This record gives sequence, structure tokens and C-alpha cells, in this order.
Amino acid sequence: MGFVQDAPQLAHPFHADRTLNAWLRHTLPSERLAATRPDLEALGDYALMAWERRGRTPRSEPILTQWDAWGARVDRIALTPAWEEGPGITTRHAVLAAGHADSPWARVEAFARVYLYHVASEFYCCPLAMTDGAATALRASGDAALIERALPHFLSRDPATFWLSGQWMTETPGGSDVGRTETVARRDEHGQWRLYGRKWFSSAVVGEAALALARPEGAGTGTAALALFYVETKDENGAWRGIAIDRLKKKLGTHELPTAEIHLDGLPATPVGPLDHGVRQIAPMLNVTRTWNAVCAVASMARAIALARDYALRRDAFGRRLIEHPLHARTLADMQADYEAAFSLTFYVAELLGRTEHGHAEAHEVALLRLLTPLAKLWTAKVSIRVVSEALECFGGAGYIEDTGLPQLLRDAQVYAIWEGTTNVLSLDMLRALSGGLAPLRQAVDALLPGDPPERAAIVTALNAAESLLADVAADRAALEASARGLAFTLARCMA
Ligand code: MFK
Ligand code: FAD
Repeated sequence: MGFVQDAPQLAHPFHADRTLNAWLRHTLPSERLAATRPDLEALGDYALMAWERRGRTPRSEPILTQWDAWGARVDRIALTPAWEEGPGITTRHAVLAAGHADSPWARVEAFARVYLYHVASEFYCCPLAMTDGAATALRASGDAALIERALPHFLSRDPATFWLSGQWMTETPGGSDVGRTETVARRDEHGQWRLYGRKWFSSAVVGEAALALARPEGAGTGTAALALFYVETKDENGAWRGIAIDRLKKKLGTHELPTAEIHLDGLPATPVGPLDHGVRQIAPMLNVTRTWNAVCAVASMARAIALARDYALRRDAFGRRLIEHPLHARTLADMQADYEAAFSLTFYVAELLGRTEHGHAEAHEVALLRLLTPLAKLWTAKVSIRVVSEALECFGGAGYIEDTGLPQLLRDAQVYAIWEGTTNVLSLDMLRALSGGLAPLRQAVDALLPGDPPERAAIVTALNAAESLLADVAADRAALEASARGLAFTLARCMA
């Protein structure tokens, strides 16, 4: 046999990640970092184990069995090994629960865990994100009975009592425009609300609960007439409660994630808040899942770059290691710069979220959080597709070959820009959040770049240009919307 290339080796995702470690040292008080470290180490170990296992084991996907041998409708979903391990690893290391601890650092400590766990989780982080979002939305609703019922499960540290929640918004007429929701909520003869309709993308169909948008019977059309409902998917015997799983979707990526099309036929439901303005009620969930999305997009970049960097130390071309070629080294450095900027923006949002939730944020920081959440989501999604694609090219032909595990990274990255609000929808959401102008961004730049560092002038110039563009198009809604994506990219780049 002739030459055989060494495979890239994954360095320990926690120990070897100088960006994460530097940020944690900079952000967390030392005693909190010391208390968090064992979970971060363990999640790094798990990520390493999962990557090595992936190289040895053929990939599997969830399988839906709709009928049993005797003709009964069962709708059973067999999950992949990483998903079977999900509840155990998640609860043991408080991947979700840590974010709800009583501390302004809670979100920082939780999102560091998410970042380390995400790629190994095979998108178990998708329902985790939605569960975190559901916990946040229920808390915000102030509904004591629902909080008491669901939060002990959502935030459980015991796999036996841990529940996942779905987020059922998208229907066939609209995923962005949820005002077109067709699912109807109707009271039965006992006064129990029940849901009837079809949810077109349900990614946590294996979850025990969900928050679902539906239109109370007789309510008007449009978004404001929607209500938000809490549902539990199975009865005490484990049978579906008025839910049929029509099929699992065949997707470009996220293959381990069971994303289902479902029909609801009398699913019992409890209103969350008043029987209208359901989108307003679910908004805290949207903002939390969008933050998870940004963290996971950054985690995908980190993984792709770590592998590409290692490979550059092992692969020879033209008499030298790849890393010794100035242009290849420059390519990797540019990817690293994009990733570090995306990381900084995302984890700054995590810091702001924790501070805001615990009443430690100043007024301009609350406005900043509202504005930076869609910007971080839309920006990191796009950068991650670009950086992961570039990382595949760093392997040459091997980057295109399935059993290297690399193509999956690119297929998976594509989803970050689509779900939880597409790039355009989030650019328009930025316009909603910008109604007070750029002042929160300018205050952040002043706080983050004290003195007169060289990058400050360029950022201020870009913000000035964005502000005058906004002023030019403010009176013309069509022009404003057409400019929204460009504006969002400019503002996100400035803040990153
Ligand atoms: C591993 C990675 C982890 C990530 C997990 C991801 C899992 C993926 C699962 C999904 O994809 S779940 C489905 C996600 N779907 C979306 O994100 C929907 C995208 N569409 C939008 O975001 C639209 O902008 C939206 C439906 C929210 C609103 O459309 P409308 O019909 O134009 O509503 P409108 O009247 O502008 O807003 C209704 C209210 O919500 C307003 O408040 P008021 O009633 O008080 O006036 C808005 O201000 C408020 N609102 C909207 N977005 C908000 C918000 N409030 C706070 N934050 C927001 N982001
Ligand atoms: P559309 O809303 O039809 O959008 C089509 C295009 O039009 C997009 O490019 C969009 O940016 C653009 N567009 C729409 N409105 C505007 C506008 N006003 N201005 C400019 N451009 C606009 N949903 C759930 O509810 N729960 C889930 O668990 C879930 N899981 C998912 C899992 C996967 C793998 C995927 C891919 C999707 C999942 N979704 C889920 C659905 C997802 O949230 C929607 O696909 C997404 O919100 C877009 O909605 P849509 O598909 O109807 O596209």
C-alpha cells in the first residue's frame, strides 16, 4: 500500500479552546468558573468520545413505526444513541437547568455547556433549546399552576423526571407568517380546550410537552387573534393524546433530529395567558431559542476550524505542511477571526440575557439585548455556513467525502439560517427592535471600547452610515424593508 494520510484528530473541545477559556476567565468570577469547570470538562470529554465514536460507527437516523404487527396505530420513534444519552448527560451536567439558576451568570454558565455539547448532541440541543424557551415563556406568563406543573420537569436534574418541550408554530400556510395559522382551539362539553389542526414541522415530537399556537374558535384572523397553549403529548399510559405522526421529514441535514408532520385531533390544551396575542406570549421563547441557535452556530464553526487546523499540521503539499504555506495559514486565520467575532457577539448576548433576567442590566442594556438577539442569530447563521464550507475546502477532496464526518457539518449548518426566523424575518425583527434608534448600540460601543482604539473609528463611521440610511428610508416602508438585511449585516458586523 502506498501513502496513507493521517486523519485529523480532534483536540479536547474544552481544554484546547482558547477562545472559550479566555472568555470564561474574563467574564466569570473565579469561584463561579471553578464550580462550573467540572461540567465543562465532562462535556468536553463527551464531545471527544462522540467524535471518535462517530468515526467507528455507521450513522443512524430516527425511525418512525406507525403501526404495530397487529394493526394498532402506535407512532413509535426509535432514536439514535446520542439521543438516547441526551436526558442523562443533559441533567447530569445541568446543560439546561444551569441557565435558570438564581444568578446573573446563569446564562453564561449554561451557554458555555451548550457550546461544548452541541455537536456531540446530534441536535438534541434543538429540543433542549425549545424546552429552555418554554420554561422562560411560562415563567414570563406568571401562570403559577403551569409553572408549578411544567418547570420542575423542564429544569429537572434527574433523567427520570426530565421532560422536553416542543415549539409548535409552523403550519403549511406559513412559518414566518404565523398569523396564517389554521389550527383551531375548541372547548369540549366539559370546558376543556382541545386543539385541531396540522403542525408542519415538529422537531421535538418525542417531547412530553409543547407550546402551540392556535386560533380559538370564533376568534378573528391574523396574528393578534392567536392564543398560546401548553400541551402534554401523552397520557399516563404513554399513549398519544389526540396526536397522529404523519411522517418524519427527509431533510438536507439534522438527520438525527426527528422532525415530524403531525395532526392534532382533540389534543387537550391549557391557555398560556389571555386567549389572544399568542405571539406576544411566545416571544420570550423565540428570543431564547434564537440565542441557542447562535451559540450552536458558533459551536459548529469551532468544530470545523479545530479539525481544519489539525489537518493543516498533518497534510503535506509541495514539500511542506499545509500550515507552512502562507496562503493556507491566512485562510485559517481569516476563518478564526470570523469565528471569534461571532463568538464574542453571541456570548455577549448570553451575558446580557442573564443580567437582564436577574435585574442587573441597565436600561440601555435591556434595549440592546432585544436588538442584538436577532442580529446575533442571523449573523452567526450566515457566518457559520461560510466558515464551515471553507473548512471543508481546507481538506480538499476529503472534505467532500461522507465518512470523514465533514459534509455533515455543512449540511447541518444550513439549518441555522432557516429555522427560528429566517435571515429576512430576523432583519425585519431588528427593525421592530430599532424603533428607538441606534443609541443602545452607541452606548455599547462606548462601554466596550473605552479610549480610542483603532477599530473604534471604523465602527463609528459604519454606525453613522447606517443611521443616515435609516433616516433616508424611514418614511418609505418598502425601502426600509428592502434595506433591512444590509443594515442588519452592518450592525451585526460592527458589534461582532
Ligand atoms: C440547535 C439550535 C437551537 C435552536 C433550536 C431551534 C428549533 C427550531 C424550531 C423552530 O423553527 S420553531 C418556529 C420558529 N418560528 C419563528 O421563529 C417564526 C418566524 N416569524 C416571526 O418571527 C414573525 O416576526 C412573528 C411571527 C413573530 C410576528 O409576525 P407578525 O404577524 O408580523 O406579528 P407582529 O404583530 O409584528 O408581532 C406580534 C407581537 O409579537 C408584537 O407585540 P405586540 O402584540 O405587543 O404589539 C411584536 O412586538 C411581538 N414580537 C414579535 N417578535 C418578537 C416580539 N416581541 C419580542 N421579541 C420578539 N422577537
Ligand atoms: P416561508 O415563511 O414561506 O419563507 C420563505 C421565504 O420567504 C424565506 O426566505 C423568508 O425569509 C422569506 N420571507 C418570508 N416573509 C418575508 C418578508 N416579510 N420579507 C422578506 N422575506 C420574507 N417550526 C416549528 O414551529 N417547530 C419546529 O419544531 C420546527 N422545526 C424545524 C426543523 C427544521 C429542520 C426546519 C428546516 C424547520 C423547522 N421549523 C419548525 C420550521 C421553521 O421555523 C420554518 O421553516 C421557518 O420559520 C420558515 O417558514 P416557512 O418554511 O413557512 O418559510
